[in-house]
Amino acid sequence: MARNMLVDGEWQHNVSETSDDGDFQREESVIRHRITEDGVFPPEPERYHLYMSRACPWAHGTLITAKLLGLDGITVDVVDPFRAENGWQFTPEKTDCTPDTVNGFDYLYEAYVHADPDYTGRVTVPLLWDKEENTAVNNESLDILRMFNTAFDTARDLYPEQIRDDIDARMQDLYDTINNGVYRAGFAGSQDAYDRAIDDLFTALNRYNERLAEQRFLVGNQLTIADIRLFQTLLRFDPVYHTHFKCNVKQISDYPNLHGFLKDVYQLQGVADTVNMAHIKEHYYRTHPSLNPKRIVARGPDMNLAGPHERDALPGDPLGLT
Ligand SMILES: N[C@@H](CCC(=O)N[C@@H](CS)C(=O)NCC(=O)O)C(=O)O
Repeated sequence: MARNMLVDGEWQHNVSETSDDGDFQREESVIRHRITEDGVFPPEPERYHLYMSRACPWAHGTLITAKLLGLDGITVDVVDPFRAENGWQFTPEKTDCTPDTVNGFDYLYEAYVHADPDYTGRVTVPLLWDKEENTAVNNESLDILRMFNTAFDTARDLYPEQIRDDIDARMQDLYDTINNGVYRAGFAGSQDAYDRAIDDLFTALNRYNERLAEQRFLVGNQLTIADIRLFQTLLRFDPVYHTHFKCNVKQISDYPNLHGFLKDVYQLQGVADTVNMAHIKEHYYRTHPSLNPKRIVARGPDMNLAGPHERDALPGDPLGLT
């Protein structure tokens, strides 16, 4: 199969992510280096850089986590939410977008090819970059989330060792059913594949709505990275996934506990500043012509994210353990 590659100055995206049964199959991230005390990438926060999109849920989760952990040394560049033929692009003239402040590249694929001239994988965000060696460290959001918590001295702990197995199990379930579930529905290549995705997605949303009736957060007695993963998808659900990905059995605003949870996490110190709903909508509605050929951006709904969440009385520490 032809891989992704640079042909005559154009980044060609040749990898199909649909199986013969029409199931959406996300390609595995391939840049998987670790930040470790005795390795090539030592734990100095000001050495690292996050290439991200405010639209992308996976990237958004890593940014929220960096903010909550107080990793202010990590610098951030934001790509254009509209992904065109050559993939993610730097368009500093657009609101809330930046240039590539590290390398001055116009496209994110240039960073991938700089790190590895033979790179043929997907050019995705988030991409964690080492400014000292000027190379790519990792492009898998789950690795980045975990490393932010474990590699650096942080203001709080969103991935405590004693409940790590539970957090990992929860994040795997969230990924299969909800985080990636919405994509499985949206990019399904057959009715059967869509139906399977929708069954899994709404069964899980019902289950998590019940779980969050008794506890403020998903695991243990505190905010963890599992909550950030749930938040990143719930935030995009009513404005985008419900319509654009045909996830329209219910909205998050129909689920009192999920909706309360969404508002609760949104209102945590520093989180609202990471949210750009215009970027989110522009990205999805305009980037996938196979789903929305006229690229018209749907307007609603008002999410009332700053409204009362009424979850303070439930057990669960929003600060995480220190
Ligand atoms: N497994 C990756 C997935 C990242 C991902 O798929 N990002 C999307 C944006 S939401 C992307 O950059 N897609 C570009 C492409 O597929 O060409 C992670 O969690 O970091």
